Amino acid sequence: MTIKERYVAAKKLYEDFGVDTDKAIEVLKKVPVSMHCWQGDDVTGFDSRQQLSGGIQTTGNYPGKARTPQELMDDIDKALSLIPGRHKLNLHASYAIGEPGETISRDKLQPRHFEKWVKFARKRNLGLDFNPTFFSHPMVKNGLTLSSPDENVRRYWISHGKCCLKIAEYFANQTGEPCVMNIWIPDGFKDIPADRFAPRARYKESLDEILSEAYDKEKVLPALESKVFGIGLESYTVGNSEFCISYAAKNGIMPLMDNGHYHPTEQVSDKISSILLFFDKMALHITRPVRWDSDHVVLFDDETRAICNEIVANNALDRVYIASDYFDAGINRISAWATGLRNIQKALLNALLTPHNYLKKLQESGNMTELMAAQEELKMLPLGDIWNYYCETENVPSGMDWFKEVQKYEENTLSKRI
Ligand code: RNT
Ligand code: ZN
Repeated sequence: MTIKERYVAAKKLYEDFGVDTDKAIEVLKKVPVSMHCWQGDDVTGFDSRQQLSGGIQTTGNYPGKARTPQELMDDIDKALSLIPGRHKLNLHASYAIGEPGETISRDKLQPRHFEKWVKFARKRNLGLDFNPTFFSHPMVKNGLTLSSPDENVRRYWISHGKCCLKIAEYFANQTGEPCVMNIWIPDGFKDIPADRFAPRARYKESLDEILSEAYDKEKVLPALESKVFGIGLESYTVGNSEFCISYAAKNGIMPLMDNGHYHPTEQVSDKISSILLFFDKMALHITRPVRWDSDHVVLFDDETRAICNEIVANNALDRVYIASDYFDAGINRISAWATGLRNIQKALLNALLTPHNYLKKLQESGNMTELMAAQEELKMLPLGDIWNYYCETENVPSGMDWFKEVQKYEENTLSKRI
């Protein structure tokens, strides 16, 4: 049977549950997912090329890592050719591109440092998102940035944040799409602090100052990402969940939830509906924590499916900004990108193919017996046949064909990078 024939047969099985597969595909095609640029070079960037700091870690040494802007762009192109759907590209400030020999200072970053990225994005019709980079830099002192007691350090990073707002606005103007600018700082302590209050008070002040910079609120959407702990920062995190949600609520910005940033039995999928009741918009980093914030490649697993299910069931595709955030240096990096982003798309497709109204009615009428029976039957529907057809309509290889492309690219391009 051809992919089309299998699709036609599968479509009927979904129809029995009242689900229109054509409609699901049409919706999915328009949902932007912001692909993180940092999978391609293990979060190294181009400006300072310092060792990764801030309590995050890449492990592994798979050959073929991108070493230059051109290599990273080539790799992103390859990955995007294997991922169906609508994309945005998520950049970090550390991926600034200077003139040959130029030393880029993060407190003086300018839109021109991202001109090449804008050109790249425009040519491919990609929206752009942005992140100031508060780590892997000599101005991180004693593990602190915006919460530092050292005014020079704090000033430096406030200035960085302000520059980044300008760059985010430039991205929005150039691409015609709003730019999510996500703030995450690694600040924290390895051991028990004497004062948990002062660093948080300084972080709050620093954020106020950054956000006092004039920017177009329609075009730039600031988000604040919380965290529970980092490697070497196990005892205290300045920007914990309570801090970030409260700050975002009071200051009209978005909270960003990364599903690696909570205690292992907490689930972001359960938090989404609560946040949606109090915020117009929220943002997500989809990752896969294995025992800690390990940032493994996103799989088509229960939590990824549950997260996407919540977004769709709550009718919030236009209120939740979805981005990927993981970095595996132990496998082919193009494959890591394609696998993770394809899995986010699959989870979205799965959610769009779920008869939410039927299931919700069962819950509301107290019929938990039929609810469980239906939820389990739905798991057996031929999602793969719809997925393959979706890939075909998007001109992206389906089945294991995409992986053959990865192998060819490794042979012809990545393996030559020595
Ligand atoms: C770190 C946060 C943060 C980073 C990126 C590189 O724990 O998840 O989002 O992964 O900014
Ligand atoms: Zn994150």
